[in-house]
Amino acid sequence: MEKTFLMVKPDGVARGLIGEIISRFENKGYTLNRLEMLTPSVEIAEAHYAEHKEKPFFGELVDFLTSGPVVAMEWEGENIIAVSRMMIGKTNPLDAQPGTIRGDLAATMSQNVIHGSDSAESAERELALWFVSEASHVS
Ligand code: RTP
Ligand code: MG
Repeated sequence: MEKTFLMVKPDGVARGLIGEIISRFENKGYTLNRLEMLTPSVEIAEAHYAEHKEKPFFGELVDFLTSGPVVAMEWEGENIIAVSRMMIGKTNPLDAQPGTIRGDLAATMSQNVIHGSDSAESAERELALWFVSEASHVS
């Protein structure tokens, strides 16, 4: 069964959307394996978004992710990586369809409520980054 990393971003936590977001994946039939609420360090935020290091918005992205608590989660289910990305919706609010999390709940490109891994490689890398001692947890 496939695993992915999903994270309620600081705006989603501040707006009280944790339950709404978790419900969407629970209702879909996916399994929540791990969950941790934390305020990310600059180090983990930079590592998480390493692929965007050279982008002009990288500084703002890291500042935003470290601005308050997030909910880091490991979810499991059939084809969850691709399906969760569909459920999340497009990055640009002009493209995020109604019915998706961002289409329904987010209005800007920078504060878009949720992160989801975009490939099997990203999922493995991000789960290892955010849940350091994999072996010590029960899943
Ligand atoms: P995420 O990684 O957070 O799940 O978002 P994503 O895959 O939909 O988008 P990605 O391309 O990975 O970009 C990461 C975050 O950077 C911000 N962004 N700003 N100003 C811009 O052109 C721009 N492009 C991306 C967004 O907040 C996006 O979620
Ligand atoms: Mg991304």
